[in-house]
Amino acid sequence: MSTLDILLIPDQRLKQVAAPITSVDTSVRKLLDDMLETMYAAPGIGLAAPQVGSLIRAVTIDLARENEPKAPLFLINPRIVWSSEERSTYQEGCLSIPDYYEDVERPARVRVEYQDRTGEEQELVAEGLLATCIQHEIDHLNGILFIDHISRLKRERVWKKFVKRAKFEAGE
Ligand code: GNR
Ligand code: NI
Repeated sequence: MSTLDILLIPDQRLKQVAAPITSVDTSVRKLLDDMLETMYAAPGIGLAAPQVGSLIRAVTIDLARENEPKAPLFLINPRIVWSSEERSTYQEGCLSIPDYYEDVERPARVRVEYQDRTGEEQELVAEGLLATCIQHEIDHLNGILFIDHISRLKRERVWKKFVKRAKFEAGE
């Protein structure tokens, strides 16, 4: 296993729509393992393949706390087939937008169909932070970031800050 570099905004790969995975083969499982290691090292509770530069529909999630046994969840081609009318608000962050946090309102519960790391069709119903995390990760697969759900003023402010930082780091 190896850790991968996490892309930061304004990297345009984070704005692309990721392609469906047609076959859950060894290369996909290797990517999932590397994503999991990268997510644990960051640390984060979720990671989508586009965040490590792979524009395919793969996600890793683990909400277990540090003192709990690891509980990795691998979602291939996840799709939300139902979401509740009820909403809930969490303060979200993103490994691609370090040190920025903002409240986001989303459906409180979702039903998700996906393939697991063996390619088997599965479904789950999520609520609480898991429901929010799954929606945050599926957004990544569609080129959508959590800042796309906040006010334009706040979004443009954080985007510009990262554009400036990227230019500085490029030596401009
Ligand atoms: O580590 C993460 N924490 C988090 C907190 C609230 C809502 C969503 C998340 S996901 C984020 C990791 C990440 O950027 N996943 O794409
Ligand atoms: Ni994110």
